[in-house]
Amino acid sequence: MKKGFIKKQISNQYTIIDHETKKEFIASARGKLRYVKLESESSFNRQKTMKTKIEKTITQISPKVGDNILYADLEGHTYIEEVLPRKNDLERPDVANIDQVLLIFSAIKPEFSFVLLDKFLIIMHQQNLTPVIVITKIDLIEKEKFDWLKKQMDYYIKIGYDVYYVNSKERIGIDVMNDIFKDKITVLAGQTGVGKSTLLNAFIPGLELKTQEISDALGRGKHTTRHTELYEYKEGYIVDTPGFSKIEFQIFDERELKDYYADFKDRSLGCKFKNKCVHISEPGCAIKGAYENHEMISSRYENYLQFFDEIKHQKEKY
Ligand SMILES: Nc1nc2c(ncn2[C@@H]2O[C@H](COP(=O)(O)OP(=O)(O)OP(=O)(O)O)[C@@H](O)[C@H]2O)c(=O)[nH]1
Ligand SMILES: [Mg+2]
Repeated sequence: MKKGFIKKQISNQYTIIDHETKKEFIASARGKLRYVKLESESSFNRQKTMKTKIEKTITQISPKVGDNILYADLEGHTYIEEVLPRKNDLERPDVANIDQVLLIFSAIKPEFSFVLLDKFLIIMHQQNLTPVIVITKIDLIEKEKFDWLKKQMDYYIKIGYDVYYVNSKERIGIDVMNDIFKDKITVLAGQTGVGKSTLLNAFIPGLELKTQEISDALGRGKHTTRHTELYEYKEGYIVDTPGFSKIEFQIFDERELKDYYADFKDRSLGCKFKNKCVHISEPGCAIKGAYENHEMISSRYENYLQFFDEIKHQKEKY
């Protein structure tokens, strides 16, 4: 069998690239692939934390974009015979083996959301994915508002994230990003209408992906991009994805939430109860102290409290 890589999927029709020749083929998945016996430690099971051990040994698996696969030719057709183990596996967007995620937010239209940013960062940490923050439509925001936003974002830069500001329509802020794509699978993620496809069009002139009409650019949940596809760029791939209107945590214990905050880790050494502290109402909490002393932007801690409650209530529903 030959080795390949899945570049595009439309239902059971896959575009694969041969590992050696780099030639493209159309392939379909074999029926038997739909159920594969797995070791309970397999990377396929990473998100199935709520399932029992028995369920874990037989898991339904379909090949998806980003998969490395083994394929064979039979009577003029190409069939995917086996999916090789995944490094990671996202459901939304439905892509495997991702190296980094560009979290796309518009400065305005739709309005920038710190709740969404913090939520995304938590999910990235939980999935062991490297996030890069990109803020689009900087040409549409008033100067004062932009200055305030940049000041807030300086906190995220300070705690270790890369932040880029772009005007994709006029290709401003685009070229400085070129170096981050080499040899990587990069996913563009963000709400519908934030400008993911427009950004990709700015990176790859001539691609001419469909984007929303100006009059529809208010983020009312109308999806322009409808399927997931990889585009070759800088010896790597960029994945455009349909936007979403809602994202959910895969966290089942609210006490775990703090582990996904890069800026809480070192600070919590100063908590009276060290790593037992969940930074809610414990006395001598260094995180709460930092919030009260404005050492962190207030939305950061306030969103944490909100998420903590959200997960707790979600748990009570089970
Ligand atoms: N002025 C300005 N407009 C932008 C910029 N980026 C995107 N837009 C506009 O915002 C609208 C939405 O852009 P899209 O690229 O379609 O957004 P998307 O994130 O791909 O949306 P979905 O595919 O639905 O998820 C379009 O009308 C774009 O022209 C920007 O930097 N500046
Ligand atoms: Mg799009």
